[in-house]
Amino acid sequence: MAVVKLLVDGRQVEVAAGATVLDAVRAAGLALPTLCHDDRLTTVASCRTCLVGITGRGPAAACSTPAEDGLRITVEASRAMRREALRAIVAGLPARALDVPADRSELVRQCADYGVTAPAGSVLPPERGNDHSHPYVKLDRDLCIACGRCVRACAEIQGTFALTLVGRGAATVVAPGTGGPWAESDCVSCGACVNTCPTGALSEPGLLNLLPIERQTRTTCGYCGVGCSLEVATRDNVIMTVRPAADGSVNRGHACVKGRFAHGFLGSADRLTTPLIRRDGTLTPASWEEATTYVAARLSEIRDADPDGFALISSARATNEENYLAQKFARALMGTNNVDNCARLCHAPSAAGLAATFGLGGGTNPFDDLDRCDAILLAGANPTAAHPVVGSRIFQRVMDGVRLVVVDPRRTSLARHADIHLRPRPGTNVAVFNGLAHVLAREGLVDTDFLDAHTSGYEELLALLGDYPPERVAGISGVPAEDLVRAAVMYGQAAAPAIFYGLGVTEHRHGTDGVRTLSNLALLRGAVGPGAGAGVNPLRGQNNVQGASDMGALPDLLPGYQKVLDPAARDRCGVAWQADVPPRPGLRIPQMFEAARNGASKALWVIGEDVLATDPDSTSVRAALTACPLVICNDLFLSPTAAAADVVFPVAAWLEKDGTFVNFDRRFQRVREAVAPPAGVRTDFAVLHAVAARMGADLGCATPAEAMAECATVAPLFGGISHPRLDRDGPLHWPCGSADSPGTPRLYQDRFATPDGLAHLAARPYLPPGEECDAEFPFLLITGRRGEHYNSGSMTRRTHNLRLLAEETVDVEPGDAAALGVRDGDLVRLGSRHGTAVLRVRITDDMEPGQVFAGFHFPGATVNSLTSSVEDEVTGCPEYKVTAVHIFRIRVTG
Ligand SMILES: Nc1nc2c(c(=O)[nH]1)N[C@H]1C(S)=C(S)[C@@H](COP(=O)(O)OP(=O)(O)OC[C@H]3O[C@@H](n4cnc5c(=O)[nH]c(N)nc54)[C@H](O)[C@@H]3O)O[C@H]1N2
Ligand SMILES: Nc1nc2c(c(=O)[nH]1)N[C@H]1C(S)=C(S)[C@@H](COP(=O)(O)OP(=O)(O)OC[C@H]3O[C@@H](n4cnc5c(=O)[nH]c(N)nc54)[C@H](O)[C@@H]3O)O[C@H]1N2
Ligand code: SF4
Ligand code: SF4
Ligand code: FES
Ligand SMILES: [Mo]
Repeated sequence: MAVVKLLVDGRQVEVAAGATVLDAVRAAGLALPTLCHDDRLTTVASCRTCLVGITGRGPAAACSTPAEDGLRITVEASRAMRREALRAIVAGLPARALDVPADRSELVRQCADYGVTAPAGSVLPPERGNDHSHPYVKLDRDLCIACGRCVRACAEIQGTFALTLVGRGAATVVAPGTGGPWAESDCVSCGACVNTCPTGALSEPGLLNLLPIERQTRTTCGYCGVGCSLEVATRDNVIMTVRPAADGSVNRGHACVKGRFAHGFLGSADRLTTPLIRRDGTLTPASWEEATTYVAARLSEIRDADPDGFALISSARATNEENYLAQKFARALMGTNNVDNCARLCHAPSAAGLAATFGLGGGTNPFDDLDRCDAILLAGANPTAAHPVVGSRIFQRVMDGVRLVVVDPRRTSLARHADIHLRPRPGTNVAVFNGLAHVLAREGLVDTDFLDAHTSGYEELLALLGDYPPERVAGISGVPAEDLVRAAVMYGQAAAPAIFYGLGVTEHRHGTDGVRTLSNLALLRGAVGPGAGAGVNPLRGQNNVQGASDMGALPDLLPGYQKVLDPAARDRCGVAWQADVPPRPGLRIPQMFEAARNGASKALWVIGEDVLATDPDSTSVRAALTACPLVICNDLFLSPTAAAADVVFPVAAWLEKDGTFVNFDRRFQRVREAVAPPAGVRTDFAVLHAVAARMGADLGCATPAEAMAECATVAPLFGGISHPRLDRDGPLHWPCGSADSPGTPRLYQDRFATPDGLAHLAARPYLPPGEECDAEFPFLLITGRRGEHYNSGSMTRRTHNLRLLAEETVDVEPGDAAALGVRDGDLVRLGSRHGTAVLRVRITDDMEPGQVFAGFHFPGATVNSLTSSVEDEVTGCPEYKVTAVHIFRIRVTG
């Protein structure tokens, strides 16, 4: 790489070609004020606070001046110019601009450094006022210096374009582009504008934020699987702000409304703070001693009668260490493999499909490979809402000119920016992916050298693909043949294409086939593993759904994906646990409910999953909970599931505990206690230990760090992972087999991890979904996510996010709405073959005719009483994406 050599205050420095004078100054170990500059944003050079001297040229703005060979830069000697620029800025502000806590204002810090104070007797500009309309972002116009960083952050980092600068000259100030109050703008509440604001003109509302920060804790977001690194600022055990860590390895200083702002639930008045035991039909408060003794006695009895009478649903919201301990509790103490987690409901088909194709059940590439891909195939995922930081980064790449193909029946926000948007009828992915593969083969866009060297099954696949010409696929899926061809060519001609996908691929009757036929495309193109592309990457959902599975909270797999059926693996764990690991794989979540309904199951412990709200066909889930003699539930709140339990343990949330999560690209990251849990509340970790102790057993690993250390000894995949190492070196991608392994961001660089080292192409035919429309149920209901709320909504509904989205709606296409005779906001009753729900209509042309969409974040809306018990034939993942419904307008009289 070409370098540029120059002198900074007499010191020789070298920077890369294309660097700025600011970069050179920093390379010399010096700092400059840069009030209108953020390294992540385009440069405007308007504030003049970064002025330096250049010998022979005079003053120059360091942020915008290219570094050139031989330049002689003076930094110290030009301090006066910068002081003058700061003074000019301060002169236009009210004196209180310098009262903002220094940790919240770059201006205050720089003024302190440069000895600039508020001018005495200065004439205050007219009061421009505040905008307090938004729950999370406050604008104090008098502190605005019109640097425009917020406007650029919104556009360039978040991709939302909600802000603009209005007014002229000294009166210029930031404003929402829509003109009205902030709350009514296009703002999606990501907080990027606040993060970059150098003065505190934009800030988090609340009196606490007028005080200096007492403590900062670095942790990992506990909402979605992106795994954003966050800095939590606290005072007196109360959260002041949560801000994205500038050096966060996944998020690079960005976050979304949930991780950034949705923490108010911690202090919610209805937080559970004492265990509950059902007595005479009513849940009543009990001491920890009573509750743990009671549970221990009942579980001991059940175990002695039949270990398989016990089943445990572990939590993808909880830490790795808690999941490790939970599966150890089930296996080593209770003697059953009946343990599962909500991966069953979302990406079990990914684990199964990717493992069958490539060897391991995780995504193939690090997220940063997004930066080196030239085309993206985004299938059945809506990251703008569900993985917002990923959505923003994909958007940035598209703005850079990277090609984007979106496969989604709905016009999602990234679909609006796509080169090609394929809109298959829900449930027809396999036909679409086979159709794309057909075109790749037909157009000579397959990498035959790669296929010969690294794959098996090409001949069988080719034979099957003969049945999937674009015209036939169009008939099955509704995707026009020419669009399918264009999309295949776009993916096929890219040098390094990337596939990202979500639940629109997995939550189907043939979800595993969807994953496998999608993976075929990367293999045909040689765009994964030893090939050049950016692989196949599931956007895994929960903060720790990858980790819960990694830790062995699965009925057929031990920690590190070792098979229960493998005697050597059972021995390895058995020795460490001083117990015999039961040899028979256990029950999956749907089978656990089945066993409860038919009387085989005597106790079900549900840790952090609201099965009544989020599992499909809730009528039959309720029947299971009613039939099961002992239901135990760990939760923060009295969720519908907790309310139906016999014993409830009040537990700590992610901001209140210590451990690790694994994000969607297999990255182990530390989770740290930012605030102590409320009095009376314990961690899931402590609850498991306490019940075990009452049963007369010691689960070992007294602390989360020890649990991770023990896991590393039984699971070769994680042999090199430990808390001290993560604290020292930062995130690590598994596989990481030993303390000197750097981890493996990119899988399969030499060969695939299957026994024969080859990736296995899958010749899977299109088969119809489990639910079909008919005259009685003419609409197809898709369910999925809204950006403002998270899953059952138990947390986000207890925050100001409720002001951003107050209730669930059913999204209906305008023509359908007209045919139904409904207007925006009308109430309708949806009925399926399984249940009913009442929702308000939201009319949007993002839907195709005949299809409607609803979220499931408001349990009161009972959307999951509509969904069926049809499941993926390989993994048991529910078919949440396809439910036949009818819709009737509810006539409100009076
Ligand atoms: N704000 C927010 N973020 C979340 C969550 C949340 O509840 N709220 N939940 C987290 C969890 S647990 C998960 S698993 C992830 C999920 O993240 P995503 O997978 O992005 O979530 P969904 O919205 O359920 O579904 C994605 C898309 O699949 C499309 N789709 C439906 N059927 C089909 C089909 O047959 N074919 C194709 N190609 N597409 C189809 C839907 O229209 C939808 O746009 O999000 C995580 N992040
Ligand atoms: N119709 C429809 N239904 C769906 C889906 C869909 O797309 N459509 N998606 C499915 C998917 S992908 C998923 S992952 C599931 C998610 O469904 P759930 O896992 O049930 O949803 P969450 O709201 O994430 O969390 C469940 C409970 O855990 C509690 N909790 C949070 N943190 C902790 C903790 O640290 N410890 C304990 N013990 N409890 C905690 C919360 O208060 C909440 O009550 O929903 C599924 N349901
Ligand atoms: S919070 Fe995010 S979306 Fe809203 S104005 Fe600021 S940068 Fe834009
Ligand atoms: S993108 Fe996901 S991990 Fe990042 S802040 Fe939002 S919810 Fe948290
Ligand atoms: S930071 Fe260089 S001109 Fe503002
Ligand atoms: Mo999920």
